[in-house]
Amino acid sequence: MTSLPLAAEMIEQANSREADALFEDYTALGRKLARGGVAIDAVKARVAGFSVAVPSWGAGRGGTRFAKFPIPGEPTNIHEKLADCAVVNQLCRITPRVSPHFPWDKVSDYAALREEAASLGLGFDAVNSNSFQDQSGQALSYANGSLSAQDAGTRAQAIAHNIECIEIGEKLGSKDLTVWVGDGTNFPGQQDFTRSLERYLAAASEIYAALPDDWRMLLEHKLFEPAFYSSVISDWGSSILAAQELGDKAKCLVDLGHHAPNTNIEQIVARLHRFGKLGGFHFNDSKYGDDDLDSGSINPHQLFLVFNELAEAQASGREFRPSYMIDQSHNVTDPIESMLSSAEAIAGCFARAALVDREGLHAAQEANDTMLAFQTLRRAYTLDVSPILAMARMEAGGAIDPIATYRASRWRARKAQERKPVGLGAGIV
Ligand SMILES: [Mn+2]
Repeated sequence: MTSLPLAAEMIEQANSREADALFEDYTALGRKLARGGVAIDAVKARVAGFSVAVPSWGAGRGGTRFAKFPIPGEPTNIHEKLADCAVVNQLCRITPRVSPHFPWDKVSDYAALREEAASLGLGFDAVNSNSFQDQSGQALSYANGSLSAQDAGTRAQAIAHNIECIEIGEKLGSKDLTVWVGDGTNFPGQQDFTRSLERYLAAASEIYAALPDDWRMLLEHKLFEPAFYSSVISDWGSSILAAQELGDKAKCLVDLGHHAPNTNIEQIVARLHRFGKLGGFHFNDSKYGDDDLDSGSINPHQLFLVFNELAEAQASGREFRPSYMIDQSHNVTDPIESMLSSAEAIAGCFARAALVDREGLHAAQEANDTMLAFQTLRRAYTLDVSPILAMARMEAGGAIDPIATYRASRWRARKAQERKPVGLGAGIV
């Protein structure tokens, strides 16, 4: 039995005020696209089939290394986080899965949690393990690393945690385990680069051996932080080499913020796909480092170019099964509004990439017509696809204007009356 958090009539009422303008805009865009031989309904159907997961931790306020500023009505446990994620999906209709994190989202009955999510119209996406911080009561510390730690007992503890995440994930209906470790060094000479990588590979292979047949292990690389001199899986090179050594079920996960500034991430997408190792994406945006800002808020063109490569990858005929997730830290906004805004930005880039005249682009590339090739991308990038997104949303029962409808629902104010306040503190998530 499904019981969604917002009243369907409230969304319908909000939509009724916007519907005439949307039909006008959709019709006008449809005419424009038809002149280029594109059927707008076909693009809308592709958008309707697109989805991106939201992380359970993204439902709460994030923080920086210095402080966290909670808001009233923030979720404080997985049940409240699921309710907020259900609000997001009910309004935007393209975030039907939640990516859980352990031990943060631990409960005693995972079958019941799966049912609870299903009743909210949600399923579960990749399971995220955590060996980058210590938990109270934990036997051994990760202060000197986890999967690459010198101490065999610490490595065994981190391996056992990852295997437990797989077991939980099986109960939740997940098919992927995402592994990011903070392992690395702050000083030259602190650890031997090769020996620490060998320890990581040996430990990761034990986790890999525990994967069910239809599961994947997604290796998430990150250049720096928390380690500031070297990281064990620092870049896509280290990631693909590790994934190749582990086996077919090991893939690489690209987090848009985990690269050096100005890295050509879209080219990394093409490379990983060519070698069958593109496993997934964490969407966010960045100005300086791993800022975890909202998707498309700083560099929307890069997001479009990434989706253009994903569209090329999908059209290539090679296996293409990337796992998409929003991975952001919402420090100064209502997390629900940020996730709604980001889902729109991500789906917008997916739609624009679908509108690239791919045959024309390939022909221009083969003819060395540089300007025509660039203009082919530019024409798609500059299109306002918002009527397509809004129409797909409305037809799926979502809101034409998700953020305005969310505000009208007074969800957060109502939750502020019911939920216990979040404590102060610092913390990057
Ligand atoms: Mn990430």
